[in-house]
Amino acid sequence: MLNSKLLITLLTVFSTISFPAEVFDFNNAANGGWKASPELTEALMKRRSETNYSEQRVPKYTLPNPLVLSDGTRVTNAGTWRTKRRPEILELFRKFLYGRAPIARPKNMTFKVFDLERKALAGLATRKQVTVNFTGKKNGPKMDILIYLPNAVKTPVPTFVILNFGGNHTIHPDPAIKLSESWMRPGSRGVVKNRANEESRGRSRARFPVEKILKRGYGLATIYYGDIDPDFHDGFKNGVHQVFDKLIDGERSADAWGAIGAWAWGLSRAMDYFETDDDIDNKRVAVLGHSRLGKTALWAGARDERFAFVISNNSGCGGAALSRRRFGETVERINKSFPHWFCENFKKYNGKEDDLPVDQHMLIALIAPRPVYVTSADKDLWADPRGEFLACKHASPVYRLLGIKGLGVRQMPGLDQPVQKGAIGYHVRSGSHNLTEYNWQRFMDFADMHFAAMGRN
Ligand code: GTR
Repeated sequence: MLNSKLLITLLTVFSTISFPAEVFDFNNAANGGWKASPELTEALMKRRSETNYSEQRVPKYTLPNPLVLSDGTRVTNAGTWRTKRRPEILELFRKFLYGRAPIARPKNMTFKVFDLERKALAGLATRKQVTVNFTGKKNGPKMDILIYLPNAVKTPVPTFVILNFGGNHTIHPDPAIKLSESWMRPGSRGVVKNRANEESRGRSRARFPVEKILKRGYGLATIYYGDIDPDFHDGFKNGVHQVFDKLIDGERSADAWGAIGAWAWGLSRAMDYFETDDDIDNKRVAVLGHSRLGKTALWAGARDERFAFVISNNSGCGGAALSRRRFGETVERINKSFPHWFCENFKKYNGKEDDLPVDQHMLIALIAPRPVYVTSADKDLWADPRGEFLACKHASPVYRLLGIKGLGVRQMPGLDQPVQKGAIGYHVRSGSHNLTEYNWQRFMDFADMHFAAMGRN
């Protein structure tokens, strides 16, 4: 019989993964993979001395094992993952990071297609604009979905859905796009207005190569994130919070949803609409986001399995990057700069990353066995490219358990060398924090591969 001391030791060994070799061997030139530019590292360390940009200063850390239940039992088959461990991890992310959405699909929600043009963009596309009224009440919160579908595709169209930062009218100069609502944000230099006007049409077009997406046979759906919840800290008085939050003795609970939770919930409501639209292949909807909206896309894809493919573009801290590395943006920094993004509980882990019961590789694991693609950018050290890669790598055992290849490589690839071997795709692109056409083309390559293998219905 095992004595209890030995049992505890065994449980500790199995319930965590320790990676002494995890700390990258900086001097091993034979490694071949991407390394941050030493000049950039030095310049950033000077500019932001409180932030760590050096691989040598990454502390030794131990990751929680996605394949061990909280009671210490190892997860050795797909059934246990599905019925026990996956729900457990999902709950941990709800409770400690993104918060709990107070409502699933609202009963009185309505969809209204207010624009349908079958010959949009010189006949290339069908354009639809749909208002989702979350409560069905006249003055309740609403979001507009702008959709372009390629006319060349005669069957329901596999579609990318992405939240945008500036308003639907900023993604393309098409004059028929309804101007998104403006909102006021108290900024450091007075009040900053997110302006919706004629001049801002097409302003973010470089991030949305609409025609190229359509020509590759994909649809594009986009929603202004401010429609769901304006991105500033107002004590959760506006957006969907004002309507759906449940207060206990006038207080929000420590695991009440933050803005990321609300944006992700909004994406699920867009999915509710797609399910009603015969022109969209709702079994092949990819959810995608950049930066804070990349964090959002991961959480949306983790909690809602109707998304067939999940893409995180430069999402960093609280997204694809491992928090325990404390490289670039940290838990404390993000909670201080953006107190409204996560739930209150997350703040308890400021500077205490090792106490978190999860790390971000487990968020990626929640997407298994569906395809997921994570990108980093060479100059975006704030988002910790290596931490994003490692999260993909350490999510891979869950894919393997489900009989699917995860990432398929052990070492970080070189610059602009996409890894597309299994269900987890990854690349580090040259350039800075941005969503570029290069990114879109790789996402579509990956979608071509994986969507082809998925049967329609
Ligand atoms: C930064 C923030 C990041 C990232 C980014 C963005 O200021 O520190 O976590 O999300 O904003 O969303 O643009």
